[in-house]
Amino acid sequence: MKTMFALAVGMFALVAQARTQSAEPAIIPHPAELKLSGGTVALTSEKVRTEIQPGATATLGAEGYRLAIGPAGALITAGTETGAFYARQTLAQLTVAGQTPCATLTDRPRYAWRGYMLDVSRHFAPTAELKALLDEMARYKLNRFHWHLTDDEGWRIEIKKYPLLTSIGGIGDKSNPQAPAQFYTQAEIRDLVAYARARHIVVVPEIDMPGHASGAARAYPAHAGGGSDRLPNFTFNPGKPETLLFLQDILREVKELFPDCGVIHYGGDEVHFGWGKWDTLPEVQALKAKEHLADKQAVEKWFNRTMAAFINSLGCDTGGWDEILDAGTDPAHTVIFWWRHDKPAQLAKALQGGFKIVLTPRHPCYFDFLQNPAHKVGRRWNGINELQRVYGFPETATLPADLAAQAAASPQVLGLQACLWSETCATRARREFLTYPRLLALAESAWTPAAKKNYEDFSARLKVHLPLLKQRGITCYDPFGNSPEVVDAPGAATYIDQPETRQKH
Ligand code: TNX
Repeated sequence: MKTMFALAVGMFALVAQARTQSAEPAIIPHPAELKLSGGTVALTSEKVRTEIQPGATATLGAEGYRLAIGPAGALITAGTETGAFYARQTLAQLTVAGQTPCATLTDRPRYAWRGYMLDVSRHFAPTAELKALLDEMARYKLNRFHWHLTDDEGWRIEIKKYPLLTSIGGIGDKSNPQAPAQFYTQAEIRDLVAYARARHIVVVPEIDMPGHASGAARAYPAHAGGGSDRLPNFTFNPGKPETLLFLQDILREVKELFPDCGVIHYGGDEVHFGWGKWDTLPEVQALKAKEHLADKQAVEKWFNRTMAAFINSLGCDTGGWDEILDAGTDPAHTVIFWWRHDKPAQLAKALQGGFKIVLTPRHPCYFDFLQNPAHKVGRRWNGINELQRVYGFPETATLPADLAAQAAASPQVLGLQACLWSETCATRARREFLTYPRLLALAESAWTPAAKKNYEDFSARLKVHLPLLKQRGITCYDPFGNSPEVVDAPGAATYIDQPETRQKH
């Protein structure tokens, strides 16, 4: 009896070993170097040793690690705590049913900036849901959470000096302009920033200006600079000294809330959507005369230059959408978020100008775009953003060849970012449906060396991850099955934005 039991256990172990050895471990993002050495080990916390050797950053960079797993245990070597953290994420993914394959890994990211942006203005997302997102980001080695906190539909960040920003500006969302005020208190923000920090994620706040300002303008109409028929108070008044001071007060509080953010993003996008009234504002005329500004374009640039310098004076780089390129900000301290995929010249200009750059072109990085042609809700613009298209980025981006090569080789390109604009996302399930699994594809593109990327292989690993995401409570689109489209409850905003119905800019 005893022998038979031992035999059975032995056979089971053999089968288990064969399974783990034959199957390539399903790690996402794929490590730079992974060599299986045969056999498995049942790791306990005592069997995992970590050595932080600051000198190791010379070869492993600020986020890399080495991992040696043998029958006796695992040794993590890293130059930083961040590297060790990523080694533990890899170990967790390697371990299946308590067994970890013996292996040696040397791993470090392709890009320093591996980001995800969420718009919480069009529709609000409670902090508990953001924490679930941060957990997944950390698991897949993403390290920047870009928090789009203000926009026309609602102002979501508490500013102590200007309480109406949230009590009035926080009212409404894309589905319901009368929805009771939704916003994050400063305590909630500090808590979220700490939660992210513990997961080696930097939270980058965005306060959008001088456009997309209707939320703030509802609360403090004295600072409004007019807009269009559709968005009557789309802008701040760039000519009013009090308005600049108001915005600077806000940015000072932002800096206190996000002390380690490195970058404060101030938007700068789509200003011309609503700047028509600037020609008639006396304060703007006075500014033009004083600063010798010929037209609205020059006023916009002056505003962008002035506010960027203020953000720099707070000790942060200034982040801005690619519209801010010509403003004359300090390239060494400006991060350009290249989003207009149909304007590659903007990317070329950012490279030539010496700016730092985050690549987040609509195609394929905007996750509010459809991921399946049969889906009904979301954006399309001469195409959609299927999983494979996200995975292929940036190698397969439709850029002039010389520009693609230049961007690939340039240290100015900090990395990649996905953006989820929330016009069509009122619920956690809908946000997640648009985010996963595309976020895993982006994570691999941002981490894994280009030469090691392979879509077939990624797909096979993804098949292992889909049920795990589901087990963790994440709603995930299944690109291999026929999972139905997840849309919000009736009443929530839904639209397909065809290219021909949208103003090109
Ligand atoms: C453009 S991207 C915007 C957003 C919209 C998004 C929808 C950018 C800087 N501005 O305000 O939500 O398109 O895809």
